[in-house]
Amino acid sequence: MNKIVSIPRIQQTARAAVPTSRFAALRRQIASSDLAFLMEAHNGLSAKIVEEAGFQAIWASGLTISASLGLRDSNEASWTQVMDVLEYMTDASSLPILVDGDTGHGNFNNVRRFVRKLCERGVAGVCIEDKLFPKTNSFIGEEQPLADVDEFCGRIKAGKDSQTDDDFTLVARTEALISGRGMEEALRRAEAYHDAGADAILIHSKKADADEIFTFAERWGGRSPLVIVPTMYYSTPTDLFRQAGISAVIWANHLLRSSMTVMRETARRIHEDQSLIEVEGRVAAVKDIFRLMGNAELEEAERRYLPEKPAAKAIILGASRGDLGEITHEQPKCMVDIRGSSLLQRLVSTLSESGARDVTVVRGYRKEAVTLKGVRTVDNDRYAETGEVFSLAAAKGQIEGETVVAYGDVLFRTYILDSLMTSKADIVLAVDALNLRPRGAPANRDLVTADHPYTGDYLDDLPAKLVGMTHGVREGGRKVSGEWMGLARFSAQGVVWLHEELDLLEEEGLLETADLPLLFTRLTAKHPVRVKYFTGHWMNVNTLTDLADARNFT
Ligand code: SPV
Ligand code: MG
Repeated sequence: MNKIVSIPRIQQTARAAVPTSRFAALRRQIASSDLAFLMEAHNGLSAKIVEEAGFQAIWASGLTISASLGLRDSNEASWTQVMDVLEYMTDASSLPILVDGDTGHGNFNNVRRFVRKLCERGVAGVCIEDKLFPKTNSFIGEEQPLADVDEFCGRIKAGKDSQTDDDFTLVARTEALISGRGMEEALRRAEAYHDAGADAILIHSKKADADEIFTFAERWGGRSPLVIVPTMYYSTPTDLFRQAGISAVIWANHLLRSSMTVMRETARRIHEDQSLIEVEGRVAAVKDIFRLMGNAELEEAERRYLPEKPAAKAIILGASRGDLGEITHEQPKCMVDIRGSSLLQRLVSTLSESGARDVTVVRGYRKEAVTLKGVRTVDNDRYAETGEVFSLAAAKGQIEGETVVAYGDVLFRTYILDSLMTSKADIVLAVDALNLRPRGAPANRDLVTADHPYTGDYLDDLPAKLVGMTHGVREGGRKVSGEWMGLARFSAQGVVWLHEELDLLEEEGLLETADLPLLFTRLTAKHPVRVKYFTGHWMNVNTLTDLADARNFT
């Protein structure tokens, strides 16, 4: 049977090639001879998921919006609360929404205001049902009372007279079959609603087969589009709906129901296991949330609207050979492979994530092996007989404005550098308060003494200041507050002080032999050097065991 649409306005819109609005898009779908599908959504997230799946329209279900708010489908949510949810949904998705308007939330007067507000908020259509306020879900009980036909027609007329967009769609839903009034009553009501100006009729059934839907459709004879909700007759092949000339199918509640199943399973698993191990990997990744919410667009907008912050510079000290046996024969330590990327590459990408994008690597041992796209290199050809400060001084020309200094053999989580980058201090060092590296060779540690130790106390936000730093074993009597992670940030002012200190060391003939602990100890005698405490989440690759750990670190 072909669908015959008898409302002129619908025919007109159906011919429009490109819908200009969501209102027109919904009208076109309901009027078109192709079977349309409206997928249930109940909030912004599910609206996005419906759109992502490829649907062209959303059913904002009364049952599932209520349930997602923890309420019954009995008008427990006020119409303005439903409106708030709809606003999130229209913001979250570009699809047209047909909202389940229940009974219209009162009499004709309530319908008028409801429809005006829906048009204002860009909700493309409403479906109202011929029941009484407060409504009860159609699948509860038998023989629910129905509205008087004339009174309900008044609601339909009032709704149509109040729409402020010509393409707004009002679907009139009859519950005559569900409440046991029979086919004749259903047809009588549908006819009256059609005459009152409804753009489409929703004929609802709770039978397990679609026989009464097909009988109704046949007798209706295409007088206006028909919409159905096959929740109970779900096993009916969709093609039969097509053949019966149905205009639109509403898949009414399946996103809420499927999320309940998965949420229950996840909650039960985590509760039983007291661990996330079985769950991680089976649930959407956190990154997936960012993607679906459009975080990329925000980053793009930030580039457009926020004042441009010059990229901080970074100096990576990668001159030393390191002693990892065979592995460091042909390349320095910073080039060893950690699961497909070099140590240097991982370090550069962590630096870049935190905004230190102008990177210079100081090369020395096997310098030809140190190459990385987008990274500048300077050389300390005397790496064998000089120390770290000499390497740093080799990059002097690149130390300008805000600068991060890092050893070339450290790995750390991004939040550690983020925290240094947002520090107000002019010189700030990342220090591991717990000194947790059990296998780290003590001789390779930079031991920090600060004016107060890490307490771990949530309320302790007193900034710690560097007192001194030594390289190697703990000196008797001196308190050690932690281990420097090989990561420091200098503000533009801090960089000025750094240059002054490098010049002084040179004048004093100490440039060749000085290490970074000496440099920081001298700096803190003249300027404030802040210690920022962390507990773990970094590592320094000194031994083959460290290398194995590093391969697990990322
Ligand atoms: C809804 O989704 O809220 C509906 C459809 O009204 S039904 O639950 O089938 O009544
Ligand atoms: Mg409903």
